Amino acid sequence: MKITRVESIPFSIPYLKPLHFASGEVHAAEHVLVRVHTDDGVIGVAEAPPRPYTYGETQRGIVAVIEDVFAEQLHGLTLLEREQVGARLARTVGNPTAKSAIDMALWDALGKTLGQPVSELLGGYTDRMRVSHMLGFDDPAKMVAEAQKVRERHGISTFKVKVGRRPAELDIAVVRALREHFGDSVELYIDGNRGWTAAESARAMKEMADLDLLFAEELCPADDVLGRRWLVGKLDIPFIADESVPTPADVTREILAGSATAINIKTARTGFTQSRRVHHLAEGLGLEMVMGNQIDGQIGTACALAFGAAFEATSRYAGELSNFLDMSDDLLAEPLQIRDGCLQTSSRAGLGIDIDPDKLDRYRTDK
Ligand code: MUC
Ligand code: MG
Repeated sequence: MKITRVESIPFSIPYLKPLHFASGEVHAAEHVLVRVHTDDGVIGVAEAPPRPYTYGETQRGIVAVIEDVFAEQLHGLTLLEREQVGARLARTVGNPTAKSAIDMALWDALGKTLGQPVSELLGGYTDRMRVSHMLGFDDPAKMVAEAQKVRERHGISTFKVKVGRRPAELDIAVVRALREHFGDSVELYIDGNRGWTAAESARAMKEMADLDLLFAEELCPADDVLGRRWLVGKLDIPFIADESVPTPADVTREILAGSATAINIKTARTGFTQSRRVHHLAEGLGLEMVMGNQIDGQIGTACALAFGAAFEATSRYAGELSNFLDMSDDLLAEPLQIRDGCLQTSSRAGLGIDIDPDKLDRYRTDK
């Protein structure tokens, strides 16, 4: 069970259509495949999707920090010493996505070594998650058409609508068009990626009061401390903290400050080990949780699915597990299939996924 090698392989897979949101846009999945090898010949895998405009990590930076800093710290530890791994990686304050991919690859290797699925090792609550689809910026007719297509093809009936544009009427028109088109047959919630001020958010929420929103997420920056507290205090639906809570300590700060009332858990930025801490903390505080998506490919989605299905609170709401549908291809030998609006966990050991070597050869950018 000893870790002998950690690989970080950059790859690039184009998107079928770009995803635009208030803090950035994505045209290609320029991610990093992380592989952890053990002395038993086991290989654990995970994926790191950098989001430079949010956490400051880049594809080159993730490869470099793993090769130059983290790999050496792990050498010789066993797969059971994950708290030791975490403590060593935690000396570096930043780089959440690089650390998380290492953590999840370790769990995959552990599951493979023990012959058990990771989701069951983590908690084993259920074998499926309902899926929520994220709709990037466009005009109302195109966003309704996209939602309709995703609903017909995959049975998805929960949509997270990206908002945060100016004027806010652009986004309000989209949410209204979706509600008018689908009636009460879909769940809708919104995510501003810090695009509005607290006052703009409050005005927009007032105009959308009749649209039966499930949640509002990160509409304005958490650093607008008093403004955000004022906004959250006015709302009668949960306000989700996402990029403002990349660590358990941030969850504590933001919740105690009244800056959020629910939590988005992203395995891409807290791995399995830290996500478990966030889950336990949120559970203890009595908060709603949603499994989020850092615009992961299918490897990252398999990770979010494994974690979300492991606990009651993380599988209660639809998880954001469908961004990979926007990609032109992926690295998995067996693509994930969303059926009847759900994704099913694998019953195989580890994460239950295999990398297709030909696809990796085609999309890796380090050769
Ligand atoms: C989200 O929930 O904000 C956009 C940027 C990112 O890191 O995640 C996505 C979705
Ligand atoms: Mg978000």
